[in-house]
Amino acid sequence: MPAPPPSPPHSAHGTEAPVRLQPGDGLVVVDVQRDFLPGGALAVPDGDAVVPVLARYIARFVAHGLPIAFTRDWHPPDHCSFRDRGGPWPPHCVAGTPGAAFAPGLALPAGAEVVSKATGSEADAYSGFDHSSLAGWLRTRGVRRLFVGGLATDYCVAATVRDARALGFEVLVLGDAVRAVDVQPGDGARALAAMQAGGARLIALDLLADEPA
Ligand code: VGL
Ligand code: ZN
Repeated sequence: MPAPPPSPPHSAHGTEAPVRLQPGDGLVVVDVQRDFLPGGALAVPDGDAVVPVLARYIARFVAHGLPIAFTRDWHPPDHCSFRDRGGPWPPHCVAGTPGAAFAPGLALPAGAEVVSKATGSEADAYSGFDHSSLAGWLRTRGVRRLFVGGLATDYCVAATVRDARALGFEVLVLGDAVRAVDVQPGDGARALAAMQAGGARLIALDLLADEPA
């Protein structure tokens, strides 16, 4: 009798194949900005918890020489998504203000790309690909498989993942480095389920094959 194949390692998400970073991989960190952290203008509950986890993903991508992009919500003061203009949100991430800055503790490595979005008054953009240079930047660097984490699961992460799939990228969502607004309870969980239904895979740090213990 042949020996049974070795079983894959166990993780927080069950028994899954390890993920080995390789050429063609890229990381997109979505909207990890002060206004989306606890105490910010549009705080995502537990949003600051993504920062140290993302730091570890970023370190792995840097070690492999793989491209990393950071999106940021970058609104004018009279943005149409703000309540005083009939939109759903309090004013947040106004370009150049402290609330629009990247989270303290989120270090952008050399060579990282910053992608500003929703910069005009009259349109919102949840996806990092919406009217941006992101897809071209990634393709120029040979990215085919995109790792996506950040804020918020049920808005900008969801939209970025949806567009990435539509653009033909393989997508891995960093389940331990996303948090949801949850305007309605369960919004974040439903968004993750929709991403998976759309072909994205949910992973966690312990699945990275060469992540040091
Ligand atoms: C976002 C609400 C409004 C996000 C941006 O980054 O998820 N959410 N603007
Ligand atoms: Zn916004």
